[in-house]
Amino acid sequence: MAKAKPKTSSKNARKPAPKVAKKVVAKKAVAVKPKARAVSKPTAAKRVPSAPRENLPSYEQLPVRDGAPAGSAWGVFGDQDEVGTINLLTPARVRAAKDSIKSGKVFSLNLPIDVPNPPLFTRQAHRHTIKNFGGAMEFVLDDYLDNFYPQASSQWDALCHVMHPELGAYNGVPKTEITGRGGTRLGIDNLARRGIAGRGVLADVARYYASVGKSLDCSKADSIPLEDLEATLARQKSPLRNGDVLLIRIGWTQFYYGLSDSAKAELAADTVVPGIEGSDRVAKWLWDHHLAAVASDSPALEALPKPEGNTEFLHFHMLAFFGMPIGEMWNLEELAADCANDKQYEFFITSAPLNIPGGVGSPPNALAIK
Ligand code: UVW
Repeated sequence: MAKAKPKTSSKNARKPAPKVAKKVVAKKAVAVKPKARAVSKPTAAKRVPSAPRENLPSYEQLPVRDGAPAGSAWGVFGDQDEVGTINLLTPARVRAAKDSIKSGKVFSLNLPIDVPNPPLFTRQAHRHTIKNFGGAMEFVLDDYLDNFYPQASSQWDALCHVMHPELGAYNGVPKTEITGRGGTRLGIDNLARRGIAGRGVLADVARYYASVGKSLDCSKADSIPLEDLEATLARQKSPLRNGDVLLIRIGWTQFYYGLSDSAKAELAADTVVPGIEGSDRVAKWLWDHHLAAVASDSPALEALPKPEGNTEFLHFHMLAFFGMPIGEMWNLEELAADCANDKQYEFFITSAPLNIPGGVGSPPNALAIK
């Protein structure tokens, strides 16, 4: 990993990152729909101290590469890197994460691939065909999927999923080299080959809200303030460590399963989803905790669409600037119930995305082992 370079030592002017591009973002990348609403005033909570920082630059010290956008981690993990913060899952951290296994219970975090149905964000439902070999092979079955959208259900966003319209893709990979845009780089296959394993921590915001009498309207683009995420971790006594995979449960899966078929169809036609606050300060928080990845049961991690005039898109920060994979629509229900029961919110987590050459996303195939 590259060492942090003091902010003042760079001779090159730092590109004025997200701010410059905000108008573009508002027009092109983010449809302006109903306003996101903060659910309520943030809860004051004692912050959980994090483990001491390692030799990684702080958010304020980014970038480390001359000419890279401000707040970008381009070059931190090497100029040719294509897995971003997954690099933080070092062998030492994987070994240490085994100490999070206490009961031996295993929780699978994929939803069925036909949930949600119909899919959101203009994605489509797959068709599943079972094929009997027939004749003397009548006892053998195969099957195949048509029209399979790897991001229609539980998913990882590959680093190529979202680039910044003006400042580019993760690590400054030129547009012509990005998968589907002329090249093959930054695809999900990079994460598939690398594999994901380490310490996971669940922040069960939905349960925290229930315990303090707050609620989140999952039918709206309600936004969970950073302070409430911190309050959840504090209440659980769940300090984060560098290299953690953070799972954030907001209660969307439960909400979705409770919808009528017509309400599901309406949501698919006009997708409005709650999530964590999508802001520059949340981006700074994620980077400064040096998380390896963040996943949620929400369809977009952050609340979408953004309120008019708000162009702080977390996807730019995480995918394009940090190289931090985003997980969405993960099934955290059974895991969360078990964590609430034994008050253990840490676990060993593994994820083996599909090895789709140049793929833009994949079911996570994640397991939490407690
Ligand atoms: C969009 O941002 C539309 O997609 P996703 O939430 O799957 O990343």
